[in-house]
Amino acid sequence: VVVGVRMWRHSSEHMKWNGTGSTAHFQEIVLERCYNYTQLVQPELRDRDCQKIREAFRNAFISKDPCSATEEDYHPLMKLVNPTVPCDKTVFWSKTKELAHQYTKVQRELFTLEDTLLGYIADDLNWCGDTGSYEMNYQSCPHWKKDCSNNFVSVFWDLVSKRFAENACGVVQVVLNGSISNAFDRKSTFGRVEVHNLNPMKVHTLQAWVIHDLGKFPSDSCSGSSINDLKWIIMQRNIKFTCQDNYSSGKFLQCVKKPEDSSCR
Ligand code: NGD
Repeated sequence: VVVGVRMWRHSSEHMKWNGTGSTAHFQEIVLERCYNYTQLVQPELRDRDCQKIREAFRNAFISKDPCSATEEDYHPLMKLVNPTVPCDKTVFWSKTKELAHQYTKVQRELFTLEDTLLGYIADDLNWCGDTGSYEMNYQSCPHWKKDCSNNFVSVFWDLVSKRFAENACGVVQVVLNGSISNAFDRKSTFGRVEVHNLNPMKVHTLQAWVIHDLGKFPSDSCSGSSINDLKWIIMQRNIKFTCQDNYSSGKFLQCVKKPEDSSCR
């Protein structure tokens, strides 16, 4: 009986959250991505200490309640890596992750958050620990809707997104999805965090590109009400707003992937 109870307690403790568990080999991936970025992708950062970065990342959440994350937990990590994107080179995105990344891959001098060191290291990874344990939880992590919003992954993205926006200057761009009903969503990270952390003393224009999926009926556009919301928020912040439907580079990228589409001829 005792053994049975212990086994039950054991497995229920591991599956206590509704979200996916930590990514297998998290530590190794963080270290490998850090070296790849600092030695090959952006060699100006070659003197960054990747072991220290890995350790600061781990220390931010290990042995802590995975639903009580704060910005302060990440301060030691943030101190090791400050964002450095040249003026006019920042690209935000919302519901257009793949397209935005294809775009900055072709236009090498442009940067999404995931083209900066911390975004590059953490993209698509999951992580959480547990109170009273030095291990990561690979079974489950808090789901941001079903369990708690102040989990370590959400707090991390809100924080790095905020810093990314605060540091932007000149003309900044955002790639939005015109194939969904609200291309601009106030509740997205872009609408909730990034838009409000642009510094009007440094950023003079926000340029929005509303991209429609090929073959899909456009659901939103520059003249739609969600983009109008964005325009008002931006103009009230004393930043100039421009918008273009079906931006040609995005169009070009879509056609590279699907050249047989009639709209590509
Ligand atoms: O509140 C959340 C949340 N909202 C969205 N997502 C969230 N994850 C949480 N843990 N908590 C997830 O973020 C969602 O499932 C997607 O995988 C991803 C992006 O969401 P999307 O497409 O709605 O776009 P957002 O506007 O929320 O965020 C994109 C902008 C972009 O300019 C980046 O600079 O915000 C930055 N970012 C935020 C969150 C995550 C990037 C990422 C990323 N690389 O995963």
